[in-house]
Amino acid sequence: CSFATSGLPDVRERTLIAIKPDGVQRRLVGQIIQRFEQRGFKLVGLKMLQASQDVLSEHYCNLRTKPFYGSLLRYMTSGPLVVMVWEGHNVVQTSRTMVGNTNPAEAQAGTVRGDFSIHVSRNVVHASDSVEGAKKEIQLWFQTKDLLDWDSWDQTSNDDV
Ligand code: IDP
Repeated sequence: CSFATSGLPDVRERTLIAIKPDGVQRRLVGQIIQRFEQRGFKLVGLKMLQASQDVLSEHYCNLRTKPFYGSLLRYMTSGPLVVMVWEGHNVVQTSRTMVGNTNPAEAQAGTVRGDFSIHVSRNVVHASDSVEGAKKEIQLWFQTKDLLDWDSWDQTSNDDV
């Protein structure tokens, strides 16, 4: 893996969540965003895009030797993704819990994968698996200027709004 985190500002904990092409096709975008909003996390970046092979090969660099790597890249380039950065206390670990096991057959009901998918090769959503990994992924998918550091109104007085 060649991508690095040098020069990144030290911000509050953030994670990268991506709705994969099957999630977009199945019109699950709104429901998935709603889960992160209602849990209490703050959306600081969002875009819809067609992923390039180059970015995906960096994103999944730890899986290059896996037998499913080729089909994984075909899946991830089969349609647009919705890529997001969410911020909040313990967001990396909590998001992994909300997303559920990689294999939907083992994902608990109530998780995104446990509620919306049945096969590991069409598991709807990506979530960073560590704080360090999240920093790398956010830098890979977003430019710093496209992440918005906005204040919640519930943390300011009415006079400030
Ligand atoms: P994660 O997405 O839960 O972090 P990883 O092991 O990093 O899981 O795998 C990345 C993605 O590769 C999975 O989300 C899934 O789309 C795909 N994948 C993982 N294992 C398999 C497999 O055995 N067959 C097909 N696709 C797989």
